This record gives sequence, C-alpha cells and structure tokens, in this order.
Amino acid sequence: MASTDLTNMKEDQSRDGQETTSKVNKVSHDYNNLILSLPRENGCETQYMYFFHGFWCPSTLIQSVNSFQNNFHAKDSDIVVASIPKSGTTWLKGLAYAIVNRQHFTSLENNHPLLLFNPHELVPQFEVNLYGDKDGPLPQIDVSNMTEPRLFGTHMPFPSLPKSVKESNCKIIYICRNPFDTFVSYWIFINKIRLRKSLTELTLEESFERYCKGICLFGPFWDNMLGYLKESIERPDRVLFLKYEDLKEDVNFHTKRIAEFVGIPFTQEEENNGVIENIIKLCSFESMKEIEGNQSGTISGDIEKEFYFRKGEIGDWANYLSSSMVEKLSKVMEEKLNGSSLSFKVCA
Ligand code: PAP
Repeated sequence: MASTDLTNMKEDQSRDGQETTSKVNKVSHDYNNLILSLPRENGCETQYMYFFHGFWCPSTLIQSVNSFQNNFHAKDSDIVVASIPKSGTTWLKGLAYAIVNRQHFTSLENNHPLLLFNPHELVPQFEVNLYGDKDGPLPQIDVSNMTEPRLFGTHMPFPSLPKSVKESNCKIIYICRNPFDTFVSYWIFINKIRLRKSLTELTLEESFERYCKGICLFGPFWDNMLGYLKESIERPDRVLFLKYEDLKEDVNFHTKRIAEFVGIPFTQEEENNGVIENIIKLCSFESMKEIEGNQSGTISGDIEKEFYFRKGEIGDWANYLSSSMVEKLSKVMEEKLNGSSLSFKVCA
C-alpha cells in the first residue's frame, strides 16, 4: 500500500467535509484496503472518485453503500424514486410524495410539507441520508417505523441495489434526462459545491471528457439508465421508467401514470376537484424554487437547497456545449444506447 495513496485518501475524505481526521482513524484497516484497491479517478466535488459495485462514487459513500446493501429490508409496499443525479430527482420526489400522501393533506395551501421542506428532506436518499456515516440507519430516521408506504430515493444503478430491494415487490420509479442537459446541470451544480468548499472550479472541457468516459457520480450514465430500462421492460409492474422531457411535455398524464403505478390512482372525484392540477402546481419548478423552505439551508449538511433549482429547462446545454462536444456526446450516446429502445429528444 503506497503511503501517498493513504495520504491522498485521507485528504480526499477531509475535503469531502464529511469525515474528520478522528473519524478517518476509526475506519477499519480492511475498509482502507478496499478503497485503495478500487479503480480511482479525479473526483468532482471531492478529490477522487472510486469505481465501486459498478458505479463511480466518493470514498465517503462506500461504507454507506455497503451498510445499505447489508442492512436494509425492503417491504413490498415501499416506493423508491431512482435516478442518476441532475435528471429531475427533486421534481419526481415532490410529485411522488404529494401523490402518495394526498389523503393526509387535503388542503395544499397552507400546511403541506412540500411548502416547508425540500423533497429531499421528505424522501430520504438511502446511500446518503439513511446509511451514511455509520453502520446502520441514523437514529433520527427509524426506517422500520416509517409510515407505509415508505418513500425512499437512490442514485444507485439497479444491479447495485440490495438483494432485498431487487427481490421484493416494491415499486421503483426511475427518471432520466437527456445527457446534454444532465451534464450541464451536473457541471454547474458541482462547481457551486466546489466554490463553497473553496476548491478550484472544474473546467467545462475536463468535466465533459470525463462524463463522456462515463466518469460521473453514479455513472456511467448509460449503465445507470439501461439497468432500470431493462428492468422496466422485464417487470413493468416493478419499475416505471420516466424521462424528464416527457414530464415536461405532459406532466398531467405522467402524474396520473405515477399514481396508477403505485396503486393509488386518482378517482374521478379527485380529478373533478382539481387534485391533480394542485399537485402539479405545488411541484412545479416555479413554485418549488419560490418556497421559503428551498431558499435557505442545506441538504445532507453541506449542499445549499437553492442549488437544486437552477433553470429547469430543456435545451440549456446549447448555451454551453461547442459543436464538437455535441458531436462527441451524440456519438457516445449512439454507441452506448444502441440496441436499446432509449432515445432522447435533444432540442435546443
Ligand atoms: P439531484 O439529482 O441532485 O437531486 P435533480 O433534482 O435530479 O438533482 O436535478 C436538478 C435539475 O432539475 C436542475 O436542472 P437545471 O440545472 O437544468 O436547471 C433543476 O433546476 C431541475 N429541477 C428541480 N426541480 C424541478 C422541478 N420542480 N421541475 C422541473 N425541473 C426541476
């Protein structure tokens, strides 16, 4: 084991801002060895990313991914919102939460949790909020006592999910987005975090090159998408596969589809009373960006809530990517998604 690697790893972890030196010292020797044995690349908001269980992630997530895989017991009634980062996770979490809990909040006006909290606070992310930092769920969220149906989020690819999730009948709603906009959203988001941590900004060019090689959080993006796509084709009752662009085009249709998929379709009376429209409005980019709960404070301790709401548009990539970049990413998509039924309308 090279001592420079260990030094780099510790530096990486402290740069993550999630592990103090004393915590790092507690991390087992086996765990250190595991990390040092993994393929490593320059990171995004951390110094390095590691290829673990088929996806790229910072060292700080490795233990929580293991813990999630070993400790989580899925229930058939669970609902999981899955995505690759910057694909519409916040939006889908909001919609799923509002749909599932609509009986408890008949008035969407004053007391709805989505008017007070960010969707990420209401739909916890397995690998970050529930199994991060220690060997088991954090005490403030008792997973076994959550009201059913329990709602969770994950960015992990389907094959990397715990057996318990894969073998249960829980429902998974997956969202992806055209890689052009996803990349731009990701690059800008990462640089906002880096700036906050006083790290130098990543150039568009170097980030783009890495993205095209599949090196991005929870990527390669094509593997993340194709794993869920495959499952949605084989088990359409288990996985609902959505695209950000389709939601933008007809959010009413997809809101109904999500409700049907999770087994609580809207009644005619609800439709007549405007329940669907109210949910859509509550979760719209404009409303969510404006609410006080999303204007200040952080998620998971170190990411500003406002970072999750930028433009919410299709085609903003045209303001950033050169024609050679467009050509390159188009080729990557053609090559990697070839043979699948997955395609994106890439309008600018
Ligand atoms: P996450 O994976 O880190 O949770 P995620 O929510 O998937 O991020 O993606 C953020 C993107 O969704 C941002 O896109 P942009 O950078 O191109 O603007 C964000 O603006 C957009 N977004 C957030 N909330 C909504 C919403 N309610 N409706 C539409 N787009 C949204």
